[in-house]
Amino acid sequence: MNLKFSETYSDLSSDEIIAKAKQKLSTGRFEHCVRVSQTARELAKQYGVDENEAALAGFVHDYAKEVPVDTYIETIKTQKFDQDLLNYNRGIWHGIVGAYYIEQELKIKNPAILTAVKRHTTADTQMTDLDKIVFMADYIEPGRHFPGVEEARKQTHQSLDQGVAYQLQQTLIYLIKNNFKVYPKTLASYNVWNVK
Ligand code: DGI
Ligand code: FE
Ligand code: FE
Repeated sequence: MNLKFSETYSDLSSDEIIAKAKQKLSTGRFEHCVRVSQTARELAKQYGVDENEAALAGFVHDYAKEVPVDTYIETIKTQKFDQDLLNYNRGIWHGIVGAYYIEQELKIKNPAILTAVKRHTTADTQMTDLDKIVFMADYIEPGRHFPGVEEARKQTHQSLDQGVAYQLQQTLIYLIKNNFKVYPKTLASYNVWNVK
């Protein structure tokens, strides 16, 4: 596996961060993170974004995916998060609150990376190219096999904004079809990125 971060923005080394993530995640989730890292690096190359930042953000984006629910609730209640988050679940928490664990446990201090993690599930009304790259790499990494993924790959390689718009549209359709709650930021993002 060719996984190495030339700069970690942390007191921990690249190997230490990788080892911690491996310990924290199931094998399948860890491998997804590796693929997102590689896909984010490729998109960064295409779009002129710092490749190491993109690869590291992609690697850690789901670091908190398996944090226990009780731990999340405790963190949301004690660390000044918007209490409305308590009305959602790990699907929403693992990015927004997940960045907190990345800062605490992996000691990554780069705000651009932490923000990209926070935005990776719901997107946001304003996104940097790094945010967009992590958001899209998560969706189109080679282990994804849902209907529409080829279209998402095509659009993302044509334009990052087109990719973001496409993913938000597909996510909203999926959420509504399945009677899932829409987190307000997901809807606000859809309204910004799909203007017609
Ligand atoms: O963590 P991953 O599975 O790799 O990917 P992700 O962080 O993009 O999460 C994808 C899931 O999040 C997908 O099933 C849709 C869901 N999601 C995105 N926006 C919302 C949402 N779920 C709810 N309930 N509400 C949202 O607004
Ligand atoms: Fe995620
Ligand atoms: Fe993911």
